Amino acid sequence: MPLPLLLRSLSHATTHSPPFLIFLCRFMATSEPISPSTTRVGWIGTGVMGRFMAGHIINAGYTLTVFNRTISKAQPLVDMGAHLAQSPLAVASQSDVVFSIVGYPSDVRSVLLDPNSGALSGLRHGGVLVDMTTSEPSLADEIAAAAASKDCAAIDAPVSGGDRGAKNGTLAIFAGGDETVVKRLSPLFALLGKVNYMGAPGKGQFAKLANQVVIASTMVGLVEGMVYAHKAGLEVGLFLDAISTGAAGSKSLDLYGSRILKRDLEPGFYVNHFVKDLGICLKECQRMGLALPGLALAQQLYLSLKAHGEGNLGTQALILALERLNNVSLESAPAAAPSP
Ligand SMILES: *[C@@H]1O[C@H](CO)[C@@H](O)[C@H](O)[C@H]1NC(C)=O
Ligand SMILES: *[C@@H]1O[C@H](CO)[C@@H](O)[C@H](O)[C@H]1NC(C)=O
Ligand SMILES: CC(=O)N[C@H]1CO[C@H](CO)[C@@H](O)[C@@H]1O
Repeated sequence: MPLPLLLRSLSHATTHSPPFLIFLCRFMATSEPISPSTTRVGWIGTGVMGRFMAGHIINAGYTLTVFNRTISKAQPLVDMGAHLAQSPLAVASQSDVVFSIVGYPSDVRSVLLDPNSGALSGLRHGGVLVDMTTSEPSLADEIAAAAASKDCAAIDAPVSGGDRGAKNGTLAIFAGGDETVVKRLSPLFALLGKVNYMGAPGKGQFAKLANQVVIASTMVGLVEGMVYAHKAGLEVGLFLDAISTGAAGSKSLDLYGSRILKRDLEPGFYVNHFVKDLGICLKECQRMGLALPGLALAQQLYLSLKAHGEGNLGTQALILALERLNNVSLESAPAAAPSP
């Protein structure tokens, strides 16, 4: 905790309840290193990513309290020993560190900041919120300020690496906020992947959005290459294997190439969520006066998937947009090699 904030807390604590000594104990408790015996963890959001991430925390021996709007989604974690809470506020009141990974910025606002049911209302002094949703940098800033005014801390820590990274505990984590808090959280982050400290509140979100800018055009390149290879009469699987170790190799290819070939379009990462992320990026670009035509193109292609009712497929479903554009299907036998 920065000194001015500490002093403000101390003067607050001496004139109001809780009494100074209790406050001091709590403050000291929050400075303790994070470990399964001292730190109670809360988890809000048990979707495609969250359920695996929360699982790693339980497996490491932490006491975990979980909330999801859709109770059934939290059941696998309850089976592993998690406590179920009825609201984000109830999660926070039983936790020292509360993670959230939900859908949209509006969900983040409601699960963290709602005065009647939000996590911040239930968090004790010195508690920490860690929002791992890809969300708006300005909202991350607002949450950090709201947390500081309650003598709590908030870190924005969105992730990249998809459901496999979540399963494997190999996510890239982009953290923004107080650096000492991020350092203190490192035993927890280490269970989920590799944490990268990016700077002040909101900087984690900016890093994640820039990450999405890179992925957007990479995905377009990947599916264009596949459609091209198919149309040219190549065997697409053979083609992907061949390029994977060359300069065209990428994580996107590793994660999605074979899923596309097997027509496995199940979500590791939802089209709907990607359209949301790219929309946030474009809004930020507008504000910054920044032209990123590759990003805009990718966003339009992904939007066309939503128009076809494919928003709940995974991002590899981008192949469908390129197939429709060209009246081809990777499922059909490749055309006879075109004459030169
Ligand atoms: C997940 O872990 C397995 C085994 O350690 C490894 O083979 C695989 O490449 C990892 N996948 C990802 C996406 O990190
Ligand atoms: C589009 O593809 C279908 C199925 O392969 C084919 O029957 C049709 O002739 C194609 N349309 C044009 C204009 O080539
Ligand atoms: C509020 C909340 O945590 N909702 C999540 C519950 O789980 C679904 C999917 O499993 C997510 O999409 C929600 O964001």
